[in-house]
Amino acid sequence: MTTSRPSGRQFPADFLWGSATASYQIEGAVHEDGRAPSIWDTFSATPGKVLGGDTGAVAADHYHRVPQDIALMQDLGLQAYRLSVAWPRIQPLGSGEFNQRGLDFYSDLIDRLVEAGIAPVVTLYHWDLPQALEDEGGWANRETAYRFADYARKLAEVFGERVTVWTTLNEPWCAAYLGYGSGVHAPGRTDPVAALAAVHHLNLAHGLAARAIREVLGEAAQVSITLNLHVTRAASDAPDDVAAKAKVDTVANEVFLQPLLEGHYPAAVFPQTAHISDWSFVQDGDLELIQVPIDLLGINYYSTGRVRRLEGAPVVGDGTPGPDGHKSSEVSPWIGCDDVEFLPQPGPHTAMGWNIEPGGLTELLLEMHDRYPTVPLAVTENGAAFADEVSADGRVHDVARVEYLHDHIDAVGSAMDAGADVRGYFVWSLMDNFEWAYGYDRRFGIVRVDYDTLERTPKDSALWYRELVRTGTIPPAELAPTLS
Ligand code: IFM
Repeated sequence: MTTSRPSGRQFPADFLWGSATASYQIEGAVHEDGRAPSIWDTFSATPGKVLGGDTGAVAADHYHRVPQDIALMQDLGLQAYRLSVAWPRIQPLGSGEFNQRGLDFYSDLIDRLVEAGIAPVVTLYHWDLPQALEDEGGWANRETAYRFADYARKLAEVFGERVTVWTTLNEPWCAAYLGYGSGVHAPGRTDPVAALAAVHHLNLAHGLAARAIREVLGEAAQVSITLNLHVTRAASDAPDDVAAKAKVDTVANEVFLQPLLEGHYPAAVFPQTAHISDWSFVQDGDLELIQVPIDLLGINYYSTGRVRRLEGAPVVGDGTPGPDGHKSSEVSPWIGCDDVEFLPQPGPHTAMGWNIEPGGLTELLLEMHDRYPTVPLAVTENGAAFADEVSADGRVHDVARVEYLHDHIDAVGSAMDAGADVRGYFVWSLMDNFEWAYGYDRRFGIVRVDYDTLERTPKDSALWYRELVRTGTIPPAELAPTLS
């Protein structure tokens, strides 16, 4: 077969191929078996917050379809499944009593995965904070970090060694800056002081939880965190533009990487945000708690950004996708970056308006490897939303998604060729789901979900991915529609 793309790259036999989802995005059953509301239940029920008024009340109904969904994963040959646990199912009020029915749900899910030969990669927090904790201040309140450690300890005690990898947090950048800064995510607050406090308390929560998991399970427990590190480029070599990029790097990446892996905050963040906060929420001893050796750094990658020094007043809220690619807001999530202008990136773009640039993933993996050579990496999310259509033959010929995955997986291979220690790759997402502020309007799945019947149909991308997992070799994108 002739192909315009460089296929045929082989991956090591022990490279882990998986896919990822998150609790609120797929489970539904929000009122069942003792689950209490999360901040996303409250937020999505608030008019105007989520496109089309969509909520996660039913989502993909995964809560009632676990056996079927695991059979689907098996059919696709997945070796690992990255799921997240809904804290309000486990501990409805975020403190105090645990809910046995919630623990049983995930225990059963994990058992079934193990039985199916699929490694459970478990994220403890993918944004569905118990509403009761938000009522006490949420991530802006230091206490939430301690409550998170209690919850993590309980999960370690109950799930034990059945979990292959423990991931404390998913994308704390989004939780802090979109949740408390721009307010486009739950809990929808627009308070820059709270957003910076949330950054620190999420870091602290990671450190406390990682320690709790290791106390329960010992050093054999594989502990990780997943970050959505931003690949941002300066529009020119002009010192002002280079400084603009540095500002973005500081608040987007360095405020997580440096405390987590080096034991200190980036010096630049204090002057950059001095007009907002004095960072007095950082207490003596916190940085020692935050810096825990991790066994894996998860990286979520979708696109790149470009910035320059802003001339004149900031322009926001024009209805186009926000600078970070998330829903536009009147309020910028870019705290401490008032004099930075985010430029539109050239296409092609996905349905999120995010530019497609696989080379950014190679760069990012190599940079992380250069900086932290002893920390193994995994791409814990990568994928694309496109306007899928069901063809007359009943299939979804999602050529653009196949090409996206092909090129990004090839980019992972390039990074590995250049020395990056990458252990696995997880497609976002296994199935179409609740895409946060965009509701069900954006489809990221390699499996289509019909939201009327909840029927699952593997798209061409799923069949192509199955072939990749089966052979350990990147198949030509053109093969996808011929697979069954
Ligand atoms: O759907 C999200 C996921 O929950 C976190 N990472 C990015 C995905 C696409 O926006």
